[in-house]
Amino acid sequence: MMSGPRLRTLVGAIAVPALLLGACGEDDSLGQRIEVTDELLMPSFVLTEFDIEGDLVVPEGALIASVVNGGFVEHNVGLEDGLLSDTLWTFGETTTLDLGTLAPGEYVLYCDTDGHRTSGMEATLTVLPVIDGVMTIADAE
Ligand SMILES: [Cu+2]
Repeated sequence: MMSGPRLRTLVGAIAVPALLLGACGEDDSLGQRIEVTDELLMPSFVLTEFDIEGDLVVPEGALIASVVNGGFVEHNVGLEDGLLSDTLWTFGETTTLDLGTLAPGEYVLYCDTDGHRTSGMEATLTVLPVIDGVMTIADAE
């Protein structure tokens, strides 16, 4: 059985080198650590002419997206080989899209309205692993 002071010493020994590495930027695998909350499992997507924007980096798990039409023609959004949202006909209209339970990886989001995908309404949804309730977003570059 580990005593209290011994445990604190161990935690300190692990945390300090990680901070030093982060400060020096020597380890690219260290990034922004984000505690995964229910809110993160409900990403928001904004559909415009002709783009899909919003929370495109999400944690693994059961994801339900809220979707808003930020444009002036009809749009929808779905995962390639997955469910498609209802079509949003007017600016400001909203819906939700059940993305299911996604494993870590990259997925393609697109708008299925005629011609919109080829006009730019395609985006990569990056699903990151969650370890002990935390996902880590790698620093750019
Ligand atoms: Cu569209």
